[in-house]
Amino acid sequence: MKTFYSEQHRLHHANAELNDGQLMPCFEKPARADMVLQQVQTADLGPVFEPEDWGEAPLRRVHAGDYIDFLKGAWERWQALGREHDMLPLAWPSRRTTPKRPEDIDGQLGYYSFDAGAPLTATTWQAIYSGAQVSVSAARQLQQGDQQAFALCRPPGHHAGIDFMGGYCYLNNAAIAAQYLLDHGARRVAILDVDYHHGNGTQDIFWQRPDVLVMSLHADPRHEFPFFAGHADERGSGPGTGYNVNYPLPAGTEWAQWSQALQDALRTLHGYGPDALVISLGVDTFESDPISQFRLKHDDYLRMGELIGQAGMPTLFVMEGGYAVEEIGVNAVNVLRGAES
Ligand code: SP5
Ligand code: ZN
Repeated sequence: MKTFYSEQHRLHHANAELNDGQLMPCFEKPARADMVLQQVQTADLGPVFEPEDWGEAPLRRVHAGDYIDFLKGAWERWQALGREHDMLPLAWPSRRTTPKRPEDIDGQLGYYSFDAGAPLTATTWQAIYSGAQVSVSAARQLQQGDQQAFALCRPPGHHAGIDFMGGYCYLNNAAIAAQYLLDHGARRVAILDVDYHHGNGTQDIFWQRPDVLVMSLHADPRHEFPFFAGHADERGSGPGTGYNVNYPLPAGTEWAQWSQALQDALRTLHGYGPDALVISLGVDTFESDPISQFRLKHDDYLRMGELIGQAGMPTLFVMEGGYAVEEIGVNAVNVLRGAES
């Protein structure tokens, strides 16, 4: 299968995130994508392509215009205040506050985010813009008739909603790809999110829509980030009711239990009958992931890929999380190899 990748991911390399009460070096760092690319090459998965530039239009199909404008212009406003370090939010609206957008840059940082896990640097916009182009370029390949494609996006995207960033995510690459496919011939698209964390951004974007089935297998939000979304009773609303399916799973989940949920999701997928499938491919379910509590092993990712491949649908894999940097490439490429077999 073809891989799409841009070196520009390197332009997002933030200094610190808040973890266990301390500012620590970011888990989400450039070496992650380097390791995946290296393994794509070592495993001979197929050719690697630079993305084409599709402009901002595909991004604006899923994200609010004011949010995109904010991401684009934030650094310049920050710098004008004499600030040179990475941007992080410090205040968020609480329950019963009316979310009116503040004018102040610190106020807007809180307005457009749900955590302090998505720092903006001087060159974050260029990196996330190129990541979205990677995703659209890979989606285009599917639309042109390829059965499978891999968007090696970095930073990840599934925590980014219509108008918010968080959890290392800014632009929802998987949602942008799904919308691109709908805009170019697909009648229905399914997104299956296998990242350890609930894809709260993807859920937000398609919450009221029946044309995208969103399914997510993840750690139970009662005990795990993003904490405020991902419960089994969240099923969508209005015309989207029933088209959001969550599988919260307990800490310590191994392949036996995880794969049961996957099989259930695949049955729901067949009932839906989409024209394409987008996989939000996080491999932070790995047993030695530094921030996660599931226990999948190297070979389980091959099985995961096989089961996804057996669905027999045009499938786009979009890279999401995975923080065991030495192992991320092997695990991600195992899924892709399994799917091709
Ligand atoms: C895309 C993605 O996988 N985003 C994940 C964001 C998770 N952010 C919160 C991490 C908190 C980790 N705390 C671990 C405590 C271990 N001592
Ligand atoms: Zn994750």
